Amino acid sequence: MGKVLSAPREGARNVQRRMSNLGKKKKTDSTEEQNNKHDEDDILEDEPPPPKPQEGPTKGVRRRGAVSAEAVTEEDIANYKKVVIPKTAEEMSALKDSLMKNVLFKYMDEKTREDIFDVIQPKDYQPAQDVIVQGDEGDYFYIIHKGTVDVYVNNNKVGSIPEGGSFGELALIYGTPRAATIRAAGEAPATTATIEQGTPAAEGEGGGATSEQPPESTGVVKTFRLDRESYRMLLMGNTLKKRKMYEEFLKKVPLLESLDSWELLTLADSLESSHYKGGDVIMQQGEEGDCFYIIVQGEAKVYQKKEGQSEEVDVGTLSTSQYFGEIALILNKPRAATVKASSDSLEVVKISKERFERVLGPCQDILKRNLENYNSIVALK
Ligand code: 1OR
Repeated sequence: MGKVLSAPREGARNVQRRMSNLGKKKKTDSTEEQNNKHDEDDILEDEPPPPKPQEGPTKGVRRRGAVSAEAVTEEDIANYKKVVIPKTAEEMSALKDSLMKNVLFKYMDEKTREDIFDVIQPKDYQPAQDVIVQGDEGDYFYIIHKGTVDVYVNNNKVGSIPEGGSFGELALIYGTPRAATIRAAGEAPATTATIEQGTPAAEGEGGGATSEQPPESTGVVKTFRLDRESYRMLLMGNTLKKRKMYEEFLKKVPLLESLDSWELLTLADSLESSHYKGGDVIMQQGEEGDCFYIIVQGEAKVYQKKEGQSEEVDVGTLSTSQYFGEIALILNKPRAATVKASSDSLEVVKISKERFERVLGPCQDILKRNLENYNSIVALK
């Protein structure tokens, strides 16, 4: 029913257990907001490994140390030539609309963002058309502007990536063969062809795509794609840095246990870091909810003013690796409680409402199950 708090009693009771489970998360001393510079040396020394490629769905399997990110060398930088892809005003507006909402671009410096806008290429796929084929060499990184793609490993469907999602980074980062086949969702139309938009990059236009113009259909998957060199030069640094920062922490968050290793990495891509001082209000009961939070370090207290009462009551404490804020998002209700930082400093990572379902889709069952446990501590109206 009604309003719920996002701090389960079960969670509060299990603080100790969870704490002992908890990660020796490396202290991160900079917020994403401040830290957007490429720092390749630092990143590539200890970058997160890619998920194990070319096997069935192997939850949580890692290939630690087996494959390293291919460093961007000075020669790469010297040889990099920005190939500007001309775009119509309509394409440019769709591009800005789509990318500005994407957290990959949110804290990027203006110059890098403009460079990406210049080189990124709109490309559409018909339903059931392959975007990436498992085993191929990596050529592009993709961001989905419209539609959904399905993920196949060894011809078995293992997942889907919806609008706003991105894929195709692993082969570009690690120089490994494509780990999965990515196919536009839906049934194949009578004739399948690729729509080319803009002028293709001078080189590297692989895959035998045709330039026929099939009729526009609602099932068309619209992507923006970035060639390998541009991805490595403009986007890879930030991605690796963030993955490195959060991977170990996320692996130890009980809620996220059901996520595959690749899903954890993309979750890391979507996180935004925030810091609070003791007493700061993170969310206020009655307000609209726009984010989901996981505590990285520190403690937060949850207060609720129940109906008919004038004073708010302390209903629980949350600490490292616990989460809050999901209920307003799941039930589309105002915040059911106020959450305040209760330690001297509190570090959280947050995920916006728009990204919450996409990156935490596989955890929705657990979130909903836990939500039922809240009855004990919070008045669910
Ligand atoms: P890529 O360059 O290897 C295929 O090309 C892309 O599919 C890959 O980068 C990822 O961006 C994306 N395991 C590995 N890659 C995945 C997975 C995935 N899902 C999407 N990609 N798994 C599925 C998780 C739902 C794990 C399967 C074992």
